Amino acid sequence: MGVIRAEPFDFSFDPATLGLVVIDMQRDFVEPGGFGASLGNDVALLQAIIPTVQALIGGFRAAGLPVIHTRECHRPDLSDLPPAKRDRGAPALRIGDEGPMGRILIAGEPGADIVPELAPAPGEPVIDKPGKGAFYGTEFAQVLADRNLRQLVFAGVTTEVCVQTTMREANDRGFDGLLATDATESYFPEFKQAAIRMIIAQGGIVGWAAPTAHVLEAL
Ligand code: C5J
Repeated sequence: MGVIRAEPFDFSFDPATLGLVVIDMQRDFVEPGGFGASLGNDVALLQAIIPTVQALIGGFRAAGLPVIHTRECHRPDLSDLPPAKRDRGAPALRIGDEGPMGRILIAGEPGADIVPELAPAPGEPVIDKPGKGAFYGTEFAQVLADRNLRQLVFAGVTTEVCVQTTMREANDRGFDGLLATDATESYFPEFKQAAIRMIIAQGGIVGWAAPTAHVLEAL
């Protein structure tokens, strides 16, 4: 057994059931000229966590523990894109439109790729998800079951949207989830802080939170 120094209390784990889930570290969200930037967001905030996410992934790989990646993206024919998601608001670019990195959030397009610094290693699962949560409409639950994973460390973007949604979905399915607080980011720093507080409130109602250094020292 291992223990990660965490809030609201220590996170005890069995290395045999522990995995890392890296959410949506995609060019469209993180790089200038992508979807996130086209919505008026400052992507520099998200770019800044790349080295920390890299260190976290490196720690899991070195310990021989599974790393799973997700990407928020849709089929080229948009058959998995609800009109409500495509038509929301009046953005300059909508999902499926041609953007500077290919069609926005479409599987196989350059913008939907994970940033090169965090490229999945051979054999690491990559879950393409049409929603904010990684369980909806995907094989994620099966991928976790196949690897006997019950305890998950979460990293990636954005904290209060896809990361928190997936942590909540995992929590409801009986997983223990810990958020690596400096390996996740939001376009809105106050939303990140609020999301962390929501996760650990009421005795860890959604899960745990700890900096990457605490996770790495425990692996
Ligand atoms: C968003 C995500 N924010 N990965 N996606 O639309 O959080």
